[in-house]
Amino acid sequence: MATLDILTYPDPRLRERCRPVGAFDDGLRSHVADLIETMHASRAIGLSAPQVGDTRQILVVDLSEDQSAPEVFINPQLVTKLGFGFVQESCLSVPGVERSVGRAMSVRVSARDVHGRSFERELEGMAAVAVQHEMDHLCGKLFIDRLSWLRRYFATRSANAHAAADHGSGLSI
Ligand code: GNR
Ligand code: NI
Repeated sequence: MATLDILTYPDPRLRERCRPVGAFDDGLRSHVADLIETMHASRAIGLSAPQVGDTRQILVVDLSEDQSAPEVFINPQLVTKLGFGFVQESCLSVPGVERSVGRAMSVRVSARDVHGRSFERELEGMAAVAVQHEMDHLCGKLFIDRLSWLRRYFATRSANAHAAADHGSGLSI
């Protein structure tokens, strides 16, 4: 197992649309184990494959207090969403930015597990928010894209300032 490097804004690879996983083999399972290890090492509640440079439709979440309940969703599809609320979000790929985002508060998702078996799962509250945040990553979307235009303008400015300041994005002059 290994912890993987996380791509950060404005890396163009975070804007790509991911393709479905085709082969449910040992290579996939080892990569999923690395994703889970990277999520836990980062103290995150979720992580998607594109954040580590893999443009396949894979996401992991773990809403437990003690990192004991990782869940894997491969080729996920939103079946239904219900309710609406605002929750404070942050993203490992947009460091230094935290904003309130409007999302469905209950979702039903169909997906495959690491063996290719399909399943459906109903998620509520923070788990629903995390899965929607990760599914956005699979479409090249970041949480700052979901803000109203004025709030997005300031969030983007913060993200750019943070990227230019220290993280070697190549933007600093
Ligand atoms: O660790 C994370 N916390 C978080 C908080 C609120 C809403 C979504 C998230 S996901 C984020 C990790 C991450 O960037 N996943 O893509
Ligand atoms: Ni994120």
